[in-house]
Amino acid sequence: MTYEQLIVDADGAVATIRMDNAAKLNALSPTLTSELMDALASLGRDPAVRAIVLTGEGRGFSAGADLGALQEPYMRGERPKLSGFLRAGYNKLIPMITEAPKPVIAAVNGVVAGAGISLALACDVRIASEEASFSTAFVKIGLIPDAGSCYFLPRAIGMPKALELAITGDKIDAATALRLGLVNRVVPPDRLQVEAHELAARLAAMPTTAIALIKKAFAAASRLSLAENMELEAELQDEAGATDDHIEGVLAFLQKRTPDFTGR
Ligand code: LHQ
Repeated sequence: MTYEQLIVDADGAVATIRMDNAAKLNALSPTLTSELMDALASLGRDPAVRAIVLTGEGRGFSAGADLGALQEPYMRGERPKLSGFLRAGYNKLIPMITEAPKPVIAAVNGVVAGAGISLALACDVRIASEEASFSTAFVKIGLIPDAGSCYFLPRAIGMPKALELAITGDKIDAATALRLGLVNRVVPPDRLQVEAHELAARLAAMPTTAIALIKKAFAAASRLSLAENMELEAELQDEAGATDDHIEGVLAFLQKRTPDFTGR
């Protein structure tokens, strides 16, 4: 896959997507957004890929929407209608991560702002460099969190802290992000890609369909009652139980050997 603002490479069952709009801290230009959608669609479909790492080139993970193109129209006095922009872009991109039928790990290499936070929060696990920093930023340009941040942020760190960060736009460092639960792990900068890849490789060797179904069940859980939840678990467990990996996992346990999962 060749792109203008993305570098995609595969190492066995692990694919790495690097956002490459580094001069703008990987701000989400229309090109980067649509290339991310294209890459996620094709990696999502590819059965050989069983885990994805999302990271950024340079000192940014992503600084959110690319504001560059707004100068001219705003100087002319134009008032935008942003819903169309969101519906065509982030509202399609973000579910491609949350609904990807395989784990997606954010290797947060540096600055994160605006919709960049949404992008990181959409991923299943976040490993951050000690050099990473996080700012919701939206309010500083008179906007509300978008690309799913109003959904993700309170769920990740609780309503009071989420609201504080959203209405102040304050920047927090990686240690604070870890304490709040915004990221899963913080590592030295030179360990970031290694640790993200190691986790991805470990997950890629696990029962991929079960991981996809766990993502689905957890995503649905917050809008269901306990009874509905357990009914959904029962339905999804039928799917999990029908996989080769379920049979392999049980037999390997009983035969006291290491399972060889295929993702099927
Ligand atoms: C950028 C950006 C950027 C372009 C850094 N765009 N160039 C938005 C709009 C419309 C519709 C609906 O949705 C949205 C969603 C959103 O995401 S809103 C939030 C958009 N993001 C921001 O407001 C963050 C803007 N950036 C910043 O506040 C700072 O750059 C942060 C705090 C992220 C990093 O600060 P520094 O580490 O001091 O870096 P810097 O400011 O020097 O940036 C480096 C370069 O990147 C610089 O370019 P230059 O040519 O001067 O070197 C920036 O202009 C450029 N850049 N973010 N979002």
